[in-house]
Amino acid sequence: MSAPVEGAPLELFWGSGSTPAWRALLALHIKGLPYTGHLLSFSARETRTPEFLALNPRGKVPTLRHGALVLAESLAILAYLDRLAPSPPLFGQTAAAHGAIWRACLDHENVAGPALSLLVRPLLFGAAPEVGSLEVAVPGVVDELDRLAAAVHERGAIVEGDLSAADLVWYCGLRTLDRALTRPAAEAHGLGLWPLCARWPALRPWAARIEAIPGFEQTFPPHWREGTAPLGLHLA
Ligand SMILES: N[C@@H](CCC(=O)N[C@@H](CS)C(=O)NCC(=O)O)C(=O)O
Repeated sequence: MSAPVEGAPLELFWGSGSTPAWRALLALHIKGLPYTGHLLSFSARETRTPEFLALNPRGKVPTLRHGALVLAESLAILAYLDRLAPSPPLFGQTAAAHGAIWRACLDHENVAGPALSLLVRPLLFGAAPEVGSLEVAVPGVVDELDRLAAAVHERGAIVEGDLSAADLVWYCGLRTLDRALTRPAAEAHGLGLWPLCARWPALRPWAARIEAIPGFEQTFPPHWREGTAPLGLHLA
């Protein structure tokens, strides 16, 4: 691994609608770090070009370039940015908060994210879902959202009062679920989860805090703007 070039620009390779990439964009904005964004098109296979594969052989976004340093994996990027610009902290100020934030991030990656994916994948990326295939996923999603809503109701953020990496990670996952639930198939299946804030009102003020990050609208997936409510910044 090479050391970053002092004073080198931060460059983020990202893709519209990629939740891991969205986290990295939000982290850059919450820190107020200037950066150059390179929006890659998935449909044009721009993550598979020789130039991009030379940067990240796995061909995934987000990928951060900082001078000679190239870093993939969204959580690693968040951790890197937190060291680069410690304020506001994304991984807490105390050992207890640091551990709790990592736990909440990994809880999303390993448990909640896969549970939400059982709805998100077929609704956003799949063919018409079979009757019953979505319904079985609902209890797992309800469980995760109950847990999230209870945490943010109590503290205003997932771990402590301040927004952290955990909030960015969960928010992007939640917004992707929100979008999936507005697909006609979700309505046809009568899943009864949407609007999320009707069932889990504590999510609204929490989401609004993230949506108040300066420049939030620049991080919003561009292709989501088409045909949806104007920016739809608050979970309906
Ligand atoms: N664990 C990785 C996941 C990255 C990832 O899977 N990115 C997807 C978009 S969400 C991607 O770049 N896919 C493009 C491709 O596979 O060609 C992270 O957190 O950064």
